[in-house]
Amino acid sequence: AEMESELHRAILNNELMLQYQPQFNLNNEELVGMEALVRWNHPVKGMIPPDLFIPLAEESGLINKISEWVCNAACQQVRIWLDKGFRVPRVAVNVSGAELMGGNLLTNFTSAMSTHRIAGSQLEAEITENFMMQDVERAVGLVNELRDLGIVIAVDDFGTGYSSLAYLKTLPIHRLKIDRTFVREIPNNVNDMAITHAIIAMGESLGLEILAEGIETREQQAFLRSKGCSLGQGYLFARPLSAENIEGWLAH
Ligand code: G
Ligand code: G
Ligand code: MN
Ligand code: NA
Repeated sequence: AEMESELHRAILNNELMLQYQPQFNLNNEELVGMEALVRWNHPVKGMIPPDLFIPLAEESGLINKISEWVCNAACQQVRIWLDKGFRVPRVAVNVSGAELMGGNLLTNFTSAMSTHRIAGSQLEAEITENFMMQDVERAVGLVNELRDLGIVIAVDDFGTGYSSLAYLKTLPIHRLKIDRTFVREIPNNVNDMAITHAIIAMGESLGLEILAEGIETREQQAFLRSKGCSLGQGYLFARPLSAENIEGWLAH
């Protein structure tokens, strides 16, 4: 409960911040996007990662305020970069399941887009498969509305949830993000290699883009590329960076 009231205060005091992790085309290493990742810059405890406060925020309902803040902050940052003359690739925002089911997801996007004059084509929504599965009908409706705004829809942490592969043909999604737990042990774990290969092949035949997360080595990049995975992110290329440090990437 103490953390809850502190988190409430943190939102009001603007202690949340976004970092951005670049995403690349694995074939030519061109920058194709960035994932916005929230952090809590606590005045005493320092930088608190999202796994330590997002679950709490979801339980307490504060997630709606945080999501609104994240959406607005991401659009505001895109506007700042555009005004500085950068060509800005798409920015991906993580959507909480709680928000998908009970929140004001659509309003968060539309109002941030209109406040900062950002087109939907500048944005991507990352949604975990567990939440898509909770209420598929509702998820289909929401995903369609986001799509109508021009926002790209990615399934985050793909392969780790309770996935029914049936939803892949029901949900109007663009992209699968292969969870980093499948990438971590490449090339030492033949099962993980078989799974990633299968996800890539399936995604490809369904006309979906595939992005592999958590790429840390050249070998992992080469393997994924050789199987036809065209997009990736991970420490090999870049860690999550402050908006200021991202400008170096935007400049070249
Ligand atoms: O950045 P890091 O690797 O610590 O992120 C850990 C987890 O927190 C990831 O699973 C990510 O999806 C989640 N996360 C990061 N930023 C946000 C955000 O803005 N909103 C929500 N709902 N989850 C986030
Ligand atoms: O679940 P989600 O994909 O949103 O999580 C993103 C998280 O993954 C971020 O917290 C980010 O810091 C972390 N991450 C990004 N790249 C790598 C990587 O190459 N290795 C590891 N171990 N974590 C990574
Ligand atoms: Mn994500
Ligand atoms: Na993930």
